[in-house]
Amino acid sequence: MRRVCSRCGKERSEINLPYAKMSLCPLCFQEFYVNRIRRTVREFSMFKPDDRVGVAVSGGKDSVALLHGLCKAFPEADFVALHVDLGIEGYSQHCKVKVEELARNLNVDLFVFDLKEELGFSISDYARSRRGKVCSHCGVIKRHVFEELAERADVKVLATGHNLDDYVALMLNNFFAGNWIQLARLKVVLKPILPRQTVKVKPLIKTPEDENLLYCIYADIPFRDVNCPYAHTSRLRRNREILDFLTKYNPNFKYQALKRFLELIEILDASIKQPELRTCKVCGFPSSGEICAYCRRIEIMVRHDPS
Ligand code: Q46
Ligand code: ZN
Repeated sequence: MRRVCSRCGKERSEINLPYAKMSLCPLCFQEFYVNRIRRTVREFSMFKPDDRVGVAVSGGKDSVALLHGLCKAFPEADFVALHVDLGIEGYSQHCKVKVEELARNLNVDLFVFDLKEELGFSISDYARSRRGKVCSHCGVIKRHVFEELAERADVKVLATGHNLDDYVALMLNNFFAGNWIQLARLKVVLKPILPRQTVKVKPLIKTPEDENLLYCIYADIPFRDVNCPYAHTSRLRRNREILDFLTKYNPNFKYQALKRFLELIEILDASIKQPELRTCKVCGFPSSGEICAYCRRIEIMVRHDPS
């Protein structure tokens, strides 16, 4: 039997959303997707309509869907795309091409930080010189570089594409490990503690990951279709599988978990004292020690290759 869209009642439905008890046609799904971003931004007061907002865009489906969805949800707002070219062989060039194409299509300014050009080494160079997992170092470098890009682009708010699945899995990770300080830092709107930090916002926390992919396909958004060669299976991935399993029995499970975790974070935030930050004596950005984790990594690379 032909199923009809539960929203418009006319078109054939293609997307089943069990948690919302809806089945939508492609057009209604895109409206539903954009409306949810608009509602989430307003619910958590992520930014004001006249703010200039930076969007961290890696080229992956989540971040490109975020930039596109934000532009549709707030057509009057001033969004800029921020991208870090990590110099990962067989990967970064492809990502950059997709981000450039999207920025052109949406007519938004794009600021790119090229690691190799600006720092003299890429993540591939870093991987060759160090043993162990690359991702934690890459994460530290990206977090810092996005703050620098935000300064260059003159934005005080930085939006990232964390989706519902990743976010709840991350909360669960920190919960089981008893990492209360990290859990408390998973606020949907993370205010700056020191100057030179942006407000971090996550407009996709209520959006399941597979809907980002669907939105990219239906809205014809360019996104990367190769994987980073350093990506590996993590505990986060395993927790995601547990959450997916539970969601089969209760379609609302991830939303319920998100709601409770956000309540817990409020309590933790009020009772936990975050470690004091000072200014890194090399780069001047906030740091827990004399020299920040980013500058320590840069130093290792410079020592490794003094040329
Ligand atoms: S880019 Fe960097 Fe990711 Fe590649 S090295 Fe790991 S963290 S997997 S999102
Ligand atoms: Zn530093």
